Amino acid sequence: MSSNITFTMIKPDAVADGHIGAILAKIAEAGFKLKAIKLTQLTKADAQKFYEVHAERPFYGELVDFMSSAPIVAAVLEKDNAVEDFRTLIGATNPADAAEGTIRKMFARSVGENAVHGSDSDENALIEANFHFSGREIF
Ligand code: 3AN
Repeated sequence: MSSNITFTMIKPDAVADGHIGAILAKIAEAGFKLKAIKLTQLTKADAQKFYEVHAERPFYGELVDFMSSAPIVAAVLEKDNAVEDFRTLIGATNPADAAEGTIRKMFARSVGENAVHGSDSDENALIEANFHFSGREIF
C-alpha cells in the first residue's frame, strides 16, 4: 500500500444526522480517492483498542462509549500528502475553533461528537486501515 493514505471514520453523530453523503462529497471534491469503505459499528472493545493512546485522558470513557454507540463509516483514502491534507479538510478538533468550510465546522456537534476522525501520521494511518479492513478489502 502506498504511504499516501489516511484513514477516516464518519462518526456516530454525523451518520445519525444524515451527513454521510455530504461528507463523502467534500472528501471527493478535495481530491481523495477511496481505497476502502464500509458502514460498520465498533464494539466497546474495538473502540477501547482504537483509542488506546487516549486511555489516560479524562474523556476516554466518554469517547469509547460514543464511538461504539451507533454505526460509523470507516474508509481508507489516497492522495498525495493524505494525512496532512485530510486534517486540513476536517479542521480543528473542536468545531468551534474549526475554519469555515471544514468538515467539522459544517457537520460536527461538539468537541466530543466531532463528525470525523483523521489519522495523525502515516504510521498510524496504516495501523488504523489494517485495524478496520482486511487486505482484500483495500483497493
Ligand atoms: P483529533 O481527532 O482532532 O486528532 P485528538 O486526537 O486530540 O483529536 O482526540 C481524539 C478524539 O477524542 C477527538 N476526535 C474527539 O472525539 C475526542 N476528544 C478530544 N478532545 C476532547 C474533549 N476535550 N472532550 C471530549 N472528547 C474529546
